[in-house]
Amino acid sequence: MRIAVTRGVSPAIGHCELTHLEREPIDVEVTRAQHGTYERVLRDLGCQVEHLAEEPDLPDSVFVEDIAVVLDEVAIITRPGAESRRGERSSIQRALEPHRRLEHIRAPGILDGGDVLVVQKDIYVGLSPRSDDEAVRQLKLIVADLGYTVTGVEVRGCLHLKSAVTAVSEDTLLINPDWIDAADLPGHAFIQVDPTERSAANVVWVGDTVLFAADFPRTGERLSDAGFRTLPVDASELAKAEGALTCCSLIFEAPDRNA
Ligand code: CIR
Repeated sequence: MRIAVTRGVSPAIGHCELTHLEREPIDVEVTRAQHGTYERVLRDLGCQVEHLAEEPDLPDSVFVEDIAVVLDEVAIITRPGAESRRGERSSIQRALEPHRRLEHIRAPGILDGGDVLVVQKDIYVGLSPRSDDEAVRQLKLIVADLGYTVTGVEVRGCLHLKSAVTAVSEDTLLINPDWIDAADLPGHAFIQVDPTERSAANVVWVGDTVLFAADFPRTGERLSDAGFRTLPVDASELAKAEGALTCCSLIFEAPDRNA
């Protein structure tokens, strides 16, 4: 069974962190409606959605992806690069405890889950203002005996690694080549976003379906032309908080209790 951990939209989302965007008013109810649709789509695709209560004092807390990296064997609670987001950890830790052994990124390391792309046994970590070499060092130690390779990757012009690249299948990545060098992710096939849709590389691959942001129809078309089953999801209000589709969930397989 596949689990998706999500969290309700904070009424304080208008006070979110912003790095590359100008602040503009965010309509909380519209954001909630879009987030609700996102959760419904995940349910329709077979995920069991574990919806955590909203956090009125934590503006960015809907973006649960940044707070953990969930591998089959272990979940790593991050130490988010933005100090305002560190209070999001305790509830995510409680949510993941029943499902995984937990490890932690510790000070002085910083890591946002949005900077961590796992492709089978390759873990790529964006070296961004939110994630650093010290976190890469700690991550390597945590997964040392699990067969993963961990590689730091330079990103430019965007918030997180997964703003620039995400997986659409076991061996194919959707990429914006302006924000990351494909050569840093060797051994994979690539589909490029439409050049007019810079932020389109952040998609959620669930089972046989790829969810893409409805604002980026040309990239959606590129994916369907390449043979992928695609589904548009409206995330335009969430995007004003510099969030995208992967940010709003932690998706993983439930542990096999009989193993
Ligand atoms: C932040 O700057 O932390 C939030 N406003 C947006 C986080 C988006 N998360 C993600 O891309 N994984």
